[in-house]
Amino acid sequence: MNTFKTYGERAKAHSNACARSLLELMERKHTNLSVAVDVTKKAELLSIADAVGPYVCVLKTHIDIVDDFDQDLVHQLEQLAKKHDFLIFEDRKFADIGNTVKHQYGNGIYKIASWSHITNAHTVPGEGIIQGLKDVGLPLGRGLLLLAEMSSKGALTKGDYTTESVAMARRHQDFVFGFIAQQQMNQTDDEDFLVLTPGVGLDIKGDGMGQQYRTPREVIVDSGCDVIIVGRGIYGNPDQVQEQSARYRDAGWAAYLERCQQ
Ligand code: 6AU
Repeated sequence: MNTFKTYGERAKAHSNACARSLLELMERKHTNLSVAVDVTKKAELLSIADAVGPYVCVLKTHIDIVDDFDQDLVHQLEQLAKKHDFLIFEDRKFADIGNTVKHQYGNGIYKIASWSHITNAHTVPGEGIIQGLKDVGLPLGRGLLLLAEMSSKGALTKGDYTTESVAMARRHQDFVFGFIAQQQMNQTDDEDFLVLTPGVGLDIKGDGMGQQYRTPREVIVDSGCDVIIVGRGIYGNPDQVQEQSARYRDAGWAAYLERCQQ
């Protein structure tokens, strides 16, 4: 479903504010690339964010791996998001009961809800996790992705777990606008969940720790996903961050154009 619609057409019809912002951004910037910047130093994170900024629709962070985290890091990330026109996605993978995730999202050192446009959650605790995050995020205009399928070998996110995760999303479409998954999840023409897909690489198939990679074409054309998430394929070689960003951005966009023509 929605296979033949452009990002721009989908933006116009979408009821979720966060999905609309993302689809509009992808259309105007001609990119469906998200870069996962999984580095542990503030200066490196900011330098990569600045270098990949022109190529991405979403910059994905794991803020809790940064050794020298401070509030200035968040401030600078927000400045870069404005400078380069991208959304920030803190990949927090919340996984607790509603009351706990509410605090993890809004409070503590990181105060994720105050700066991250998008975050994600496992559905293993049941629907209360969505309600807890929604109480904090919806008034701020934030959006949530549910982890319906993981990219790693042996992941338990399959079958009924995935089906139930999609059903939960359907009941919270004001806040949940899509999934981290490996394939498209929509079942009718009216449904338009976005799928952001990690496990994307052009040169290797795995990392020796369970990660599994597919190409942008396999992800976008064959599986109908919307955004490719690339980490080490881009920041893995510090001298080639911009070249690799352009390479993945072009591969992702070419795959999208091919899908639109099908
Ligand atoms: O390209 P990589 O393998 O260097 O990085 C992939 C990134 C990492 C993971 O934490 C994340 O994507 N990820 C996720 C997300 C985005 O939620 C889910 C998943 O199933 N697999 C996965 O790798 O930052």
